[in-house]
Amino acid sequence: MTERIVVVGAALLDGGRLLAARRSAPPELAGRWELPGGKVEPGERPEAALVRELREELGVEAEAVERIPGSWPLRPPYELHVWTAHLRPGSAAPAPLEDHDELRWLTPSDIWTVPWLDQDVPAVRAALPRLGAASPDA
Ligand code: DCM
Repeated sequence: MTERIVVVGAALLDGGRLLAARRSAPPELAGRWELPGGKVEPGERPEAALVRELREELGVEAEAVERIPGSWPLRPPYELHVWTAHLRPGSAAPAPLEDHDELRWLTPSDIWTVPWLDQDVPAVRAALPRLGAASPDA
């Protein structure tokens, strides 16, 4: 049986910028940047998983807005689905509480200045138009 497990990633948007998070663990991923998120639990809606993961990892109250079409393979059996998301009014600012050691809000012009995880690159490329910019480097 090949059961796929969805990992939800957030294209967290604010003022035309995208939040990138640098992983601190596990060792093989540390130092690379990702769209924050994590595994959807059994019976959990992906939007709810995204809100939960962003609360756990970044200490924010966020809202999933819409799914970016596409599905990107991770280490089996995981696959990455990405949703745009916003911070709710009154949310704390994101902080690297677990899994990450640095956060950065990227404008379209500096989106490729961080070493994204290879598997996140196509997802970031797909998210880029949601920042409201052309993507000459994508
Ligand atoms: N993952 C990834 N890209 C993301 C989010 C997660 O490649 N944007 C991977 C890292 C882990 C797995 O998905 O192997 C589960 O993530 P986590 O450990 O954050 O639950």
